[in-house]
Amino acid sequence: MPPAVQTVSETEKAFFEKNGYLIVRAVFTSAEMAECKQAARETIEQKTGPSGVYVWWCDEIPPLFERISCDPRLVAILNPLLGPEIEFLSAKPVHKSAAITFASPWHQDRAYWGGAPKYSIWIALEEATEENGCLRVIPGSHREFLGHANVSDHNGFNNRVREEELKDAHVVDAPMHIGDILVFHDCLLHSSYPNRSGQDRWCFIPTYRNAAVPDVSTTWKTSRQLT
Ligand SMILES: O=C(O)CCC(=O)C(=O)O
Repeated sequence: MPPAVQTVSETEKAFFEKNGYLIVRAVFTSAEMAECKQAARETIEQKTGPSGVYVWWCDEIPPLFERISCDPRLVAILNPLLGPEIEFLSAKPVHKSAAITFASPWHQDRAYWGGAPKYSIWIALEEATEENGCLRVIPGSHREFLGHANVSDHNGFNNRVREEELKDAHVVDAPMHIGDILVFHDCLLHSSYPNRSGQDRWCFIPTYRNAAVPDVSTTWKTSRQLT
């Protein structure tokens, strides 16, 4: 039996608005996540190199990942946080292999796509720990978009905020259990720990926007209205 649809309380909504992210526990089962991880592994092996990231637009995403991205359990969490009109845009599996022994650089996803706010959900396909490279976030950073340097040194994402700008920042680690999710605003500063576990770490990240908010971003040619 899949877990029941969870709703977001007023307190959780206020937390999201203040901090730019919200963790919701046990949204998916281990069996669902294992199926997704196996399919993600097959995709990454075929389609991408060491970056470990492959993006599907909403009109080409394979059925299993479409089901997860549009799952009523996610929609029930997104609606109170984003608004009544939710559009699904794209999604990506992220493979942080055992060879990725460097931290993901600090960044805001908006650096990639601009425009109106987008919201992504980091879905733990397995346990994410400090040792295997769990996410790290800076609460409240979603209120300001910072300049990003473009660096291509093959140590993670190219768009980065300079470390000096963040030296006084309050960083929160986000260890997650399999099936937990972390919803985050596209200006939330985030990074992830190096993978020191000797084993791979997998997650899946769909992205959405509030369809009622005009968006000048040209990144997406298609979108799918969910509610
Ligand atoms: O999963 C990770 O290690 C980082 C993912 C990330 O930062 C992103 O996709 O923007």
